[in-house]
Parts: sequence; C-alpha cells; structure tokens
Amino acid sequence: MTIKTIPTRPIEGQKPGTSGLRKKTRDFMVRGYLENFVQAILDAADLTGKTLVLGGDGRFFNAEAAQTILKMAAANGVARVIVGQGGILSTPAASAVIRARQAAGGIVLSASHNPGGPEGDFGVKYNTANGGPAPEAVTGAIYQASLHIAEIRKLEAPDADLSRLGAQALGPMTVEVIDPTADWVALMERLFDFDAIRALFAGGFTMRFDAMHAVTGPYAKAIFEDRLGAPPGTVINAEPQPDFGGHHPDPNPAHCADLMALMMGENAPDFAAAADGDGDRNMILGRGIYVSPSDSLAVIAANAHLAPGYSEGIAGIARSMPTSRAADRMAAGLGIPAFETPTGWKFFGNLLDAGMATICGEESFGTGSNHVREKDGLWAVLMWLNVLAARGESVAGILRAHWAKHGRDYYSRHDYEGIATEAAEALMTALRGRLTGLPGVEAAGLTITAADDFAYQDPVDGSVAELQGIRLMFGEEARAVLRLSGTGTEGATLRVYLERFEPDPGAHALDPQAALSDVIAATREIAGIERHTGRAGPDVIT
Ligand code: VG1
Ligand code: CO
Repeated sequence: MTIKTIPTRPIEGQKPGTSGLRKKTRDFMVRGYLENFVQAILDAADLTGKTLVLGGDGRFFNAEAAQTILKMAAANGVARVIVGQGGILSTPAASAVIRARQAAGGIVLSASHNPGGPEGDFGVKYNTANGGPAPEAVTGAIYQASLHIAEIRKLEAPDADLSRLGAQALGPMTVEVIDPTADWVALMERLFDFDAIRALFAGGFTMRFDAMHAVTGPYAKAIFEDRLGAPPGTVINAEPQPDFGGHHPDPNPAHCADLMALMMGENAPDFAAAADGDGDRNMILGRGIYVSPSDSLAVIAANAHLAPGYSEGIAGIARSMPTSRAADRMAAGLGIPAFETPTGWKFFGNLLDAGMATICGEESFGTGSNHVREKDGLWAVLMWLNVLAARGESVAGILRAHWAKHGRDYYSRHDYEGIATEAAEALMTALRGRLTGLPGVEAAGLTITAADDFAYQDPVDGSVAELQGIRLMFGEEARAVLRLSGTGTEGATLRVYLERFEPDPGAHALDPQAALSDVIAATREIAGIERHTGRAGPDVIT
C-alpha cells in the first residue's frame, strides 16, 4: 500500500470544546483542511485495530469527504469502517449503529440544520463509543492534536464502492457497507407499538411529514409508508438533495412556512412533523396547533409510559438550560429527578450512560431518549404517534389538557443573526459585568429578581462548564436567557430565550408573542440589544 503524506495547515475555525468542525463547504474543500481535522481525530482517538462508523446527511461534499476519510482511516491502522450505503447515515442512525455494533467511535458528516451546497455549510463531528458527541475531554484532545500534526496519512487507492452492500477491502482495512436505515428501524420497532400506529393509519388518520429534501426521507418512507401503512405521499420532499433543494433544512415555523400554512388551514391533516438536515431535530404540529419543543418534551415525559419501550417509566428528565421549565414540573409530578444542562446534546451523555435520565430535550427542536446518544427527530414523531394512538385524542386535545392540568409555559426564542462578532461580544460582556447590580432593575413594568451566568457541574464526572448563558429572572414566573450561538458560520448570532409560566392558561389563550410582550421589551431594554447590534428586532422568531 502507498501512503501519501500531505503538508498540514492550521485548522482555522475549530473551537476547543465544540463537538466538531462546522464551516463553509468551500473551506472544507481547500486541500488539506478536511484531512487536517480527520488526522487530528485519528491521532487523538487512537482507533488502531478498531471499528469506526462513518456516514453523513448527504449534503454537497459528503461523498468526497467519505472517500477521503476511508483512505485516511486505512492508512492510520483502523481495522474496519462500517459505512452507510452511499455514505449516508442520519445522526441518530449513526449513533444507533455505533452502539449496536460496538464500534469504538464514529465520524458524522453534517452541518445539521445549516444550509448545504457549495455556498452552504459542511461539518465533521466525532462520536465516541457510547454513540454520542465527543465530550469536552475528547474534543480538547482533538484540538490539541490538531496543533501538532506531524503528517497526514492517506492511502493512495481507488475509491471504495459505497453503492454495494457488504464487505470490501481498502488496503489493509475492511469497508463494510450497510443499509443506513436497518439498525435504526429495528430499534424503533422495539420501542414503539407499531401495531397500534398501523391501526391508527388504517382508521383514516392523516399525516404529513416534511423531510425537507434531507436525510430523513428514506428513513421516514421506510417507517411511515412501508411499515406503518401511511398512504404514499405522506412523506413529502422525501428525495435527499445535496443542497436540500436550496432550502434551510431547519424544522421550525419560519423555515416550514408551507407546512405551517397547511396545518393552520381548512384541509389540515391530523398530524404533521418535519426534521432537519441530519435528522436529529423535529417539529410537531397538530391540526390548527403548533407544539413548542419545550411543551413536546413535557408531553412526551408525561406520556412515555404508553410506549412499550418506556412502559416501566422513566428514571429522570434532562433539559438544556434555555428550554422551558415545563419538563421540571413533569419530573416533580412523577417523583423523578430533573436535570438542567448547558446547551448541546453532549451534556446529556453522562446522565444517559449513568441511567440518571431517560428522556432529554432542547428548545431548539431536539428531543430524544436513552435509546441512542443523539437527539432523534423521527423518534419524537413516533413517540407522538404512539401517544396519539394510545390516547385516541387529537394533538390539540392532548396539549390543551396538559396545559389545563399542569399550567402553560409560554415560550419563544428570538434570534439576531449575522451580527458583528465584536458587537455581540460587547453586549454579553457588558451584561456579565453588571450581573450583581441587576436585581431590582425595572423595565417595561417588570423587575429583575435574580441574574446569573449559568454554570454546570456534571454530576457524573464532576467536569465544569461555565459562561453558558445569562439568566434574568423576573420573579418565579418569567425568565429571559441570553447566549451566543456556537454553531453559526457567519458573524455571531444572539439567542434570546423568553418564557412565562401561566398556571391557569384557560383564561388567556394568548399568542406567545403577546403573552411575552413585557418580558421581550424588558430584556431588549436591559441588555441594550438595539444599542449594541443596531437591530430593531430579531431575524427569526420561533
Ligand atoms: C444550536 C441549538 C442547540 C443545539 C445545537 C446543535 O446551538 O441552540 O440547542 O444543540 O444547535 O443542533 P447554538 O449554539 O447555535 O445555539 V444541530 O441540530 O447541530 O444538530
Ligand atoms: Co441536526
């Protein structure tokens, strides 16, 4: 075998501590850039003689990157790479495959919900043997390795044939091409009552699932249409495209305007959902109603016992800090622990591994459980279908009953995108600098009662994550959180999370923006959003 070495170049853009590298596709296509990051992974993770899983969401450059990674794995002593046919694996499916086949780790090619294509974004993420995003200790080691790369080892060989299922040799390494849906579908069949969901569809229940021209198309067709008997056409935009059809594959009301319009209109089906580029996010809709991700987490926690995989109950519920506190009330009611973690799925990994939490969720359309170590968009859809089948009620009926019983957490997130990095940092620094002076400050008729910068100590390994977002409390009921996005690739994005608990929402069936208007105004004023960013309002409201 011939191994060629390529001169290294520094990896600009990898932040120590982030689970992977997410950059413009053009950056990844510069010779040596992808190679440098992959070599850092291979150096840091030591996969010699071990099995690695590889797959991505099919976006532009997925196929080329997969071939490069295979040749580098072969030259770096990896024994076997299990790769999804065509180089495809959704993020949750990659997690399922790593776990089912006891691989040492996996490389996932995706920039998740970011747009794809030559002018879009690409990403590479390393997952560890538990199937989850690498924790900070591992990403730190990868970052350190990236600073000291001696050589890039890559096999000179023809491309592997990723269209052909089964094993083939690539130099000294085995490449095993698998059906990207099989392991994950088998897992879903163990967790959910497929017979009950099949009966639901047979009884005329109607659904629309928008795969957004991204990776979930084949998975959704395999499950909903092939196995559960939903009529053809239930899954729309089902053909994955390298640029996601030119759309932003982010399942939220702003980017799924057509689906929202359908569900709020006269001819709405009973149920609708959508997933993101790599299949780990989900949006849930009922006829005439939008389910906020925070509410979805709470409803799932309250009803999970209706699904066979969770019939014994759940051990604990974990949510990211900016996610509404609706889930905490569920945990209290069930007498199980609630965990509040920093933003990012990797923080759930230890809780899931230790059996302390069973269900996890983020306000950013992420929901999942201990079945894998990533969030799982279609899992959430199946969970809702299982609950709908078991309860025989509508989505709106279930949600309204939930609010009537437990109260409602009005919730919204305001994103200010593509602002100057210096301006965003100045805003956060200024707010951080006056945290202790904030209690007592009044704005828009509200008074701040507490303010802090969220820090988290992992209860399992004791590691500490600081500066995870500024929390402003307006009494017990209302809260605002401000943090900067860690996933953007252009300038900075300021995220402002707003919520208010209403114990008796029956009396006021308000639009969240109306219910939160004073919290929104107070936060804008106190943080000086317009003064710092020059923006009179957010770019995206979810
Ligand atoms: C965003 C979300 C966060 C999520 C992350 C990855 O991060 O807010 O909740 O975990 O994306 O999601 P940020 O730093 O931009 O706010 V994705 O679907 O990569 O899978
Ligand atoms: Co995603």
